[in-house]
Amino acid sequence: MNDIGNVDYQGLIPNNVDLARDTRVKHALERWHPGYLNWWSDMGPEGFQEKLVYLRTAVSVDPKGWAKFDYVRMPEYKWGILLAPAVPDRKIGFGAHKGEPAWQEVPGEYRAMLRRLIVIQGDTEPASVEQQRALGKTAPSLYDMRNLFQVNVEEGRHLWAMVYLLQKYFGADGREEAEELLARRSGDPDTPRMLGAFNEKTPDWLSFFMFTYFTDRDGKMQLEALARSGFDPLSRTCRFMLTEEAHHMFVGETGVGRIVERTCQAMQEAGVEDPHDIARVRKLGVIDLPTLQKKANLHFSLTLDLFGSEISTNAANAFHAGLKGRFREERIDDDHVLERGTYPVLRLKDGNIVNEDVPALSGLNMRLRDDYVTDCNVGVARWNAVIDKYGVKFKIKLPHVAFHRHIGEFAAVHAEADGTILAEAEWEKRRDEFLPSAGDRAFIEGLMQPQYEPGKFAGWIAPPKVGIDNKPGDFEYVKVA
Ligand code: BYC
Repeated sequence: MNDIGNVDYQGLIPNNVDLARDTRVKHALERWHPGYLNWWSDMGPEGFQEKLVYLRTAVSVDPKGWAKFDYVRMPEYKWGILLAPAVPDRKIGFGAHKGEPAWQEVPGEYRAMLRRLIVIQGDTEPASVEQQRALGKTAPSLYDMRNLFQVNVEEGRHLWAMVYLLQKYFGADGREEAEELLARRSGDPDTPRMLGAFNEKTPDWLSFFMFTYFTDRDGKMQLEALARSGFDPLSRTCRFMLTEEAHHMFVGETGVGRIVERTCQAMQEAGVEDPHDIARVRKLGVIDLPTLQKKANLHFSLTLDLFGSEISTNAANAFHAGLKGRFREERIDDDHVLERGTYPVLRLKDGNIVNEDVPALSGLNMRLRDDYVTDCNVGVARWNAVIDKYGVKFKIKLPHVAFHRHIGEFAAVHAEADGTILAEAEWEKRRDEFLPSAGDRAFIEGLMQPQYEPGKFAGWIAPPKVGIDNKPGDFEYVKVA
């Protein structure tokens, strides 16, 4: 059994990897399963575990009909292991092994590097669920609550996807890593998650939408790069994960867009023209655009850190080995080996930000980050189109890549949103101009009152244009009663 449509949906773990006949891995996963359910019950969405939620479940890997919608209690969600269809005779597309058949087993010499990539990817998935676990209690509508839970169960499935690879291909140390993925906790000082952005809080729904817009988009870029992997099981796993990931970014983009819309609408109704008149805008019970900009600054800059350093030997090695490619590798017109050639990278030299050509292999993190920034700007333009529609004089803008960084060259300096480098004291004095202040956070948190009536929305966010699965506006996406 393999591939399209042939998902074994009867057993405990739905899959299209013929788990029924792979008894070693099946048993390993069955041993891991109770720990996963314990983790979900301890760290998954707080307070709604017994409620029926209208969720989509992956039931096939056919792009035309891979999901089915139904009411499910989250702990009973079918977290399955699904790989995109194998590409017959697939060849490695880049690096030193370019043109060789893709690996179906782990190449011994790259075992440690590959395991590290899989563990880092795996670690982000449960981390995001932990970060978002309290949000159900302040959901602005049942529609939004359902989208939150959808994102959460799918991040849970993405953890399964990585754990499958660890259990199947990495023996005893894979099993150990799988256990540790359940033991680390987002934000815990003793056992934190591996990457910085996944230890931050997601305290309110604007943060949730910014996170799904910006940070899930890093997920997209990293999965796109790993989908090119010469290790075929990783490639196929990531290709299917990307199908689900698209909805997460949709939730983020439309979530922020709906907040922007509601703010502009409320300003128009009240005759408020100046978007910087924060006190008047806030009195309308909506989020002012300058604060929204600060939240975007925060989440964008935290996410840029996930691309690693400007100059990276790890990234060069992973590409050279054929383990991690570039965004849309096959569409790039070069030799896909990159032993010659350069890539322009922004660097810090003598306290100034300068553009420098570096060897293409060393600059791969920046190439992926540049592709990411281009992708981010598409949604930002859509938000600005909403603002324009209402004639409000304001433009949301992504901050400079040197702004508020903790990883790489710019971690050593403080830059304002336009990239101007500030002395430490000046930065401390002006920080609240660029990032949400305690007052901004308190204002937003004060707005976060739950709205659980079907078809109703909190006053600070506009309704969506269409329902999930084409359901009508008053559909009861979560049976909270
Ligand atoms: N935090 O050579 P460098 C997602 C470390 S999101 C902490 O520049 P490299 C999702 C680095 O480990 C996508 N440490 O780094 C979204 C290295 O340490 P060692 C997640 C960091 O390896 C929303 C040293 O600094 N997937 O799926 O080129 C919801 C030198 O670094 C950080 C992946 O990221 C950091 N931010 O790049 C749910 C894919 N950055 O080895 C899910 C896999 C760097 O010297 N990961 N360091 O001890 C990778 O490709 C890369 O490892 C990284 C870093 C992009 C993370």
